Amino acid sequence: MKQLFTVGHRFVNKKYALFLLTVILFWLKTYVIYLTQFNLGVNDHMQQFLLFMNPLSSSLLFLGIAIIFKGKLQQSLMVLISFILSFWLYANIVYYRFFNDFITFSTMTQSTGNAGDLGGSVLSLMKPYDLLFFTDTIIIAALIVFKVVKPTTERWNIRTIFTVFVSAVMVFIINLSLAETDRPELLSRTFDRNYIVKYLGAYNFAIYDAIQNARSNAQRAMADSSDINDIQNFTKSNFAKPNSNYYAKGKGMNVIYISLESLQSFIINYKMPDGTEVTPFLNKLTTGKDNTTYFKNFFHQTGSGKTSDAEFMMENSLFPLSQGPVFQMKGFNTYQAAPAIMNQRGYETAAFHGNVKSFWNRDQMYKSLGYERFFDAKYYDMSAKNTKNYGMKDKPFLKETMPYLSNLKQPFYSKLILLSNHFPFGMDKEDTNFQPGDFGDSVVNNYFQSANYMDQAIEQFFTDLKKAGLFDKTIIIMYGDHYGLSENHNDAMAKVLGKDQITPFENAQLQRVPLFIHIPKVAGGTVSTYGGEVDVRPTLMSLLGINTKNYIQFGTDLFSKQHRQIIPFRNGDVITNKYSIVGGVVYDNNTGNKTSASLGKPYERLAKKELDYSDKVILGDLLRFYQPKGFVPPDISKINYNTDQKIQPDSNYGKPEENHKK
Ligand code: GP9
Ligand code: MN
Repeated sequence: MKQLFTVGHRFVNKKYALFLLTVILFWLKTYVIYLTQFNLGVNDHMQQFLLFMNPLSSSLLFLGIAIIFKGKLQQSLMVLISFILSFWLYANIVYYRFFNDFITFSTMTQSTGNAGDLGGSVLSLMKPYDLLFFTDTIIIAALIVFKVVKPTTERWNIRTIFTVFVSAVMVFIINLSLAETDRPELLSRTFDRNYIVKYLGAYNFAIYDAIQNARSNAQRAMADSSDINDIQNFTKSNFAKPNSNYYAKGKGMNVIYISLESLQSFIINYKMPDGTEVTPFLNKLTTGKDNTTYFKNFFHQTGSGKTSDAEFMMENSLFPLSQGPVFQMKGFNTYQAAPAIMNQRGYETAAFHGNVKSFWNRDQMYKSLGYERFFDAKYYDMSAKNTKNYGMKDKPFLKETMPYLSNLKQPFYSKLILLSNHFPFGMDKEDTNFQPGDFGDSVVNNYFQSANYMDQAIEQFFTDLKKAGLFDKTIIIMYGDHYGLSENHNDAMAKVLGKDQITPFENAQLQRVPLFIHIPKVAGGTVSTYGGEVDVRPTLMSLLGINTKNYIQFGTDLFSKQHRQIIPFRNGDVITNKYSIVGGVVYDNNTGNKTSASLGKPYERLAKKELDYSDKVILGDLLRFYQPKGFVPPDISKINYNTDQKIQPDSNYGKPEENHKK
């Protein structure tokens, strides 16, 4: 025993020993905390390995600062840095216990953010055993205080210090490249903070977040209240006068938005080689059934924020950003979104989605958009039979949403985000008897199955809305959020569409997504007006009888005779009712043939102007400087999705309507 102690004693007094010991203890501690304190959803060996590896680079980097110095200062810095890092991790543990999410700099600096909600409850979230999270710091401090380790007398040589920092960077690069192979576009798309922590670690996430936050604050600080003037003049002069056949036809009615995950228009009225329809229910709606209008030339305009970008356009009539999801990057901005507009007109507002609330930063963004309630994964039965990929399958999701929905105070404005028709589309056997396609590409083949499942789920939901007495007093807008089958699947898509190959022109046409609008008492049918996601908010506002002339919006009412049939895309392409401008080449929509580039120029110029203006509004947070008359921005300090929302599923749901409580 004594011998062992002497060996140990000799080891810790080697020049590099204290540093190595601190790094290793800290590394292992962090790993154990990842495993026990957070729910990071580690699915495979690679993710497990990355979770184990990721604390190493940051511990080398931060603790490395201490080895630049010598003697007592080096020792004290070692303890101090280890304490600061441990404290940061511990703060995240406590925060996570309450929010199931990680701390960001914006939540810390915004008094109205999540941190505000935590208030006095911090103490109740702390537990006596939490002291264990500081074990490594305590051990190192004890070794120093009890003089088991003596201060080094000489400085580390420069080469060794350099090697430590280079190793930290190398380990980080390896970590990041492995993470990017497992989860492409991890940093550019920042799906969910849990993902970044899982792949890169809590400390690297903090650095990443600090950089993002600083950049965002700088953009905001540089903006000036006069920046909004030109933009306001532009949007005002482009306002399309509503069509009296539609204006206010839905005044006072409820609103239900349904995001049809990854649904593309080619599938509407498509028949499998044996003649089976994939979406028989939606197909019927295209004939005008149930007072539904179908827009067959409607396009998604999303960027890297996918579903969330579509949500953003639908409710703000602003474009998403060219880099990064606006939900993640600008969740704290001032917006004048549809839920906020309706909320202050007495509407109850609620969003429903069968995935964790932090995905796409929805828990923050929905507050800024004015949603009073957010029913996320917590409100659904997320057991294995009900879930797939990210969350709830559409049928149980809609079934379980119904009782909450029918118990909202009317009129309500709500949004339901479907999920099961999501890449890679495979369905559990028990959920479908629809034959997959046979086009030599399993993703494409499965797409038909899961789109068919979604169609059935919607049919069931329409029936349930009718049973609940809601159907005839509700505007229902259903839209495909973005493409489901990327260009990588175009060989199979050529077979699906019976073409030799998918040309750039055809690929642009494939970006059509369905848009259905059910307006009680208004005759429906298929219309061929060209439009995009940015046009939906002005359309809905007109239907609700709200004049949006003074709002900053880049779309125009799809029913208006003055609607502009020009659809800008984030990559600079533009589609109009006559031309498709793809990669600078202008095609005639009727023939698909190339035509003179000069014909496209005015549209490209206009599209660029709109995108630039929209970026200015978002990056400079310009809506904080301007409010249309009568609009009051939502008070986000009053919105809280963390406590149980005081709404219970309607116990009368499913019984005849006259029994429903009001
Ligand atoms: C996740 C869901 C899917 O909550 O909205 O997102 P996507 O990958 O389609 O953007
Ligand atoms: Mn999506």
